Order: sequence, then C-alpha cells, then structure tokens
Amino acid sequence: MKQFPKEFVFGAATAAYQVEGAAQEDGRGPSIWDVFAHTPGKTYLGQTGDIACDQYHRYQEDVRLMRDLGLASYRFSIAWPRILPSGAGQVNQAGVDYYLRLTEALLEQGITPLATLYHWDLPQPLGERGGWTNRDTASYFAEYAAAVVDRLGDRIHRWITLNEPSVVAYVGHLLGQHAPGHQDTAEALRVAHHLMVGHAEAVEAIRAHSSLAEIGVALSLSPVHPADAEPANVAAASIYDGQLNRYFLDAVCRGEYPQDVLAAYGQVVDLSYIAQADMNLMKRQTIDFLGINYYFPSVVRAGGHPLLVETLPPDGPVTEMGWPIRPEELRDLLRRVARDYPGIPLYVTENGAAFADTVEAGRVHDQARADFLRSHLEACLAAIDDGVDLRGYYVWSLLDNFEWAYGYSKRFGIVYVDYETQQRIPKDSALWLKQFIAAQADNG
Ligand code: IFM
Repeated sequence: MKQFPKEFVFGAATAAYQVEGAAQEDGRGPSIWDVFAHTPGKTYLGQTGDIACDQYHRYQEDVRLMRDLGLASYRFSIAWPRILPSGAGQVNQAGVDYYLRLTEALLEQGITPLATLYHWDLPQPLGERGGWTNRDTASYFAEYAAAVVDRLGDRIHRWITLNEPSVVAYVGHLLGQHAPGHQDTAEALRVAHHLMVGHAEAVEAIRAHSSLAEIGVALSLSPVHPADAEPANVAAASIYDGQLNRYFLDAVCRGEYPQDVLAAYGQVVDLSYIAQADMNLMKRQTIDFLGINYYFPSVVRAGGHPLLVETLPPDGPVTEMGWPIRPEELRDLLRRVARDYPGIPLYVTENGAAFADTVEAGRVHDQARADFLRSHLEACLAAIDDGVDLRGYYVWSLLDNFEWAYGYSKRFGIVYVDYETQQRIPKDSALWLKQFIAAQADNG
C-alpha cells in the first residue's frame, strides 16, 4: 500500500453520552438523552448511558490505550450539561475540571485533542423550552461554546461545533428514533436550520474567545443513488441528497441553502422562520476544516412522503447494523466534496463498523473490522492521490459504547468493553491498526 503524508493524523473518536457514564456526578445536569433513554421503549432493553464505559473515571486507562495503539489524536465530545447543568448561566467548575484532566492526560502522551461541542446531549432544561426548535437554543449554544473555549482553549485548539446535524434533525425530530423522539416534518426542518444558525453563532463566538482555534463541523454524509433511471426516482435521489448532504454542506461552506431543497421544503412547510439576519450571519462565518462522517451510501426510489424516500435493501456485504460496506464510495465522496467545496481541508471524523464480536481466550478476532478499516484507509489514500486535501482519519470508535437507540447491542469499538467489569480488550482490528500506523511512521 502507498504511504500517507507524514503529517496525516490517525485518531479515534467517541462521544460523551456514549462513553462517559457518571451521569449524575459532580453537578452534571440531565440531558435530553438521559430523559429519552430512561423512557420505556425508547432504547434496546431500556439501556441508558448512566454508566456506559465509565470513561469519566477510567480516562487515564483509555489514554494509555490510545498511546499504546500509536494514535495521534482523540476526538471526544464535551457534555454541555456537565459545563452548564441548566443549559445556560452558572458554569459547573467540576465539569470543566474533568475535561481539563482528560486534556492534560492526552497532551502528556502527545495525543492531540479534537473536541466536539455538541454530540446530541442537549441540557434537558433547554429541551423543555423547545430544544433546537427554539431559535434561542442557537444563542445558548454559542454562549456555551464561548464558556468552554475560555476555559479549555489554551490547551485544545481544534474544535468541532456540531456532530451530524442531519441526524439530530431527522432521526430526532422526523423519525423519532433519537431524543427528543418527535415525528414532525416542520419541526425537523426548523431544527435543521437552527442547528446551522447555532453553528454559525458558535464559530463567531469561538473566534472572539480564542485566536488559536481551528474550527470545523462534523457532517454525516451519505452518497445517494437512484434505484434506476425513472425520472421520479432520479428526482427523489437528488432531493434526498440535498436534504442529507447539500443542505448542510452549503450552509457551513457557503453560508446558504441549496435552492432546489428550499423549493421542495417550501412546498410542505412555511419557511418564514429563516430570517435574513441569520442567513447573513451564516454567510460571514468560515470553517477551517470540514469533518466527514462516512458509513454507507443509499440507493433510493421515490417514497410516499415528499421528504422521505424508499431505501432499497443493500445487495452486497453489510455490517451488524445492516449497513452496506462500500469503501470505494468514500473515495468518490471525498473527491466530490473537494470538487464542490474547494479550499477546505478535510478530515474523516468518523468511519467504522459494528460487528458481532465475541471474546475467545482473551482475544477478539474481528477480521471483518480490520478489513473494513484497511479498505476505507485505502480509499482515503486513493483520494489523496487524486489531489484531495485530506488531513486525517478517525475510527469510530475507540471503544464499544452506548449506540443510542441500540443500547449496548452494537459494538463499534476497536477496543472491546466488557460492560460487567469494564475491562478493555484491544480487538485484532486495534492491533492491526497499531501496526499499520507504526509502518506508516517507519516509512515516513
Ligand atoms: O455512534 C454513532 C455516533 O454517535 C455518530 N455517528 C454514527 C455512529 C454510529 O452509528
């Protein structure tokens, strides 16, 4: 295999609610995910993130694991309700201290922190005031971002505002499978817009509070293909691509929304909440890098609902999530983004796979995951060869963790977690990745 550029960053990613646990410790307030997960019937077997991987208490062990694997960077998220238990107002110093401890531990090992400010754990008090349907939440988010950057910005220089705003909007507010569990088209579209305003307000606030900050956003991007050449299906694929991908890409990279998507939305909902002043704000903000979370592409045909398409079942190999394994599409996606939004450095901020792992004599033989990682890293290399300015790759995830509505039933980690004992076991894929990273360094 060819070599990655010397400065290419190999990292691993997690998110606060999925790994930290300690849900009620040191003044952390409740989030919409605490409430959702504790509502009967919302998650697999009613599982919650109360304990998760207990990283809150075990971060030192996890940092040592990262060092042993040769990872250069850790992407984690900061829990808004640890910093501001009511969502706004008084900062909870104990929450800040946790992230100071984690960051210090990373820096001591030469591991660069990449902090996500919002990975879905909205403080419940803000949820009760409408959450992201309320325009005020965007401003509260910027205040929270400023409070965090004031306290951690001397040590953390790379920030991601939002993780996967499309998932927040559509899975949380249209499909109802994530917190807050609503199923309302108009609400989902309003949320999508307010997230983009929140991103823009946060970028402005972070820049005002730190001259060192490099700011990006992590978008979940999924290539969309029509099932066939039927004009209705081609049109549906194009709008779905606009809804999932272009809406968010255009907002963060160009400060505007795609006209065809606005026209489609305008047919089903009143878009008068999109204020010109907010669009002007979005236009003024730029990002320093774009994070791409890539898992799988979709093949679709027109569905019954103007904004919901029918997704065809995958026809090749799939992961434990039922997601098709298509590494070549990552190369195409990176090329497309680099072509359509030139001049923005890219990172793959999430990529990985769930498989049904088992422990045998103290080892986890997850060859399928190692193959998945190898093929997707090859796709990254090919994209770099094509001229794409790709600067890093973060595997999702460092650890098996709380997979949202699926609870602990899906394992995405390169490190196995025994949830009874909290024992960590690096899987074969982690050992493969370690060798791969070491070989890159040796040849560099
Ligand atoms: O676990 C999630 C993560 O929180 C966001 N991106 C997708 C992952 C796998 O579903």
